[in-house]
Amino acid sequence: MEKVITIERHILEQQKQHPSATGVLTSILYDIALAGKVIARETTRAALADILGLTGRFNVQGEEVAKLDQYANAAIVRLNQYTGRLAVMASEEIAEIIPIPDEFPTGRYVLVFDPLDGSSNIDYSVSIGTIFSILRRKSPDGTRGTLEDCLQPGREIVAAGYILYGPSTMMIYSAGHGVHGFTLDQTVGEFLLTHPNIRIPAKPKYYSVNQGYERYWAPEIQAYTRELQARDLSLRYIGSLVADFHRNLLSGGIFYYPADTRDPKTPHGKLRLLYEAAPLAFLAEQAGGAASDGTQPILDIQPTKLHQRTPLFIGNRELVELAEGFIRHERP
Ligand code: AHM
Ligand code: MG
Repeated sequence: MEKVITIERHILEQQKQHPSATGVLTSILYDIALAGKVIARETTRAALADILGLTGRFNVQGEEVAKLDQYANAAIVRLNQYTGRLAVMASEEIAEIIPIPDEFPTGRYVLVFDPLDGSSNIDYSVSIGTIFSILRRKSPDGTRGTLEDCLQPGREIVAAGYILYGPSTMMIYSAGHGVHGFTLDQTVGEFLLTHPNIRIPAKPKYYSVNQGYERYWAPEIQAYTRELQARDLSLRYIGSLVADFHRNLLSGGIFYYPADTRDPKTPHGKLRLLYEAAPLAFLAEQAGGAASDGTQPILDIQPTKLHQRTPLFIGNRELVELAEGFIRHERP
């Protein structure tokens, strides 16, 4: 029989490659896996919970029914704020940084996350996900973490990953030694290693973009899209970044969300640098791929605001570089 490796065992084995590691990062990753299991359970029950909550949006315990994205946010905060491992957190759902409450000790790491990405798909039973990255604090140990702790370029990421809530629940992570994928076995409640050492296949299969907005794109992005079609790539777009990224990670391809002229929110694209682009860029590079804003690697961008948006081109390195070439007006 094949060896069965739980995520806990895997993270511990990875830690052994670093004799100086204290195990704190290992514990944070495990806490995130636990939050993922809690969110997965709630995602599965969401429609039912809503029926129960229809009369005045209260559930059977008399508690107000939280929207799923707020629930996911609260679950991650609750499971991570008391452990003494984190200095501060930041979430796509919350306008400001999330301090560790005064009654709890602080730690050396920073957790930045999008609790439930793909929220427009929640009501339709379409795959959604949690994205996270872990960084080292910049502020002195023993103090409350600061905004500057959260505003670090992706190159400083120590570990990142996502949990995908689809037909199966999967957790994909990298702590800087390749990308590894785990599938939740509901019967035993454990994430088991199913996808060790993921590498983006050299031959891409898909391109993923919301082509409904094509008329709002710059001409070079339109031309790039024609080039991808000329290469016979197949179009797949779910509208949940985690799910689109995950498919292209396993099958090869490119996801892009360019800047557009549609509304005042999107001159810099729609996706958030800290919560979405940077963690997935870390995974893409670890899997042999690349991620760019069209002019520079996503991981090199120094964030200036928590909720900063960025154009994103992510997937096979060759296709990311091709997009950069089109943006520089160099056609192949
Ligand atoms: P969200 O964080 O509010 O869910 O928005 C991010 C999502 C991504 O998952 C997805 O790639 C993108 O928005 C889809 O946007 P659009 O509907 O404009 O194509
Ligand atoms: Mg999101």
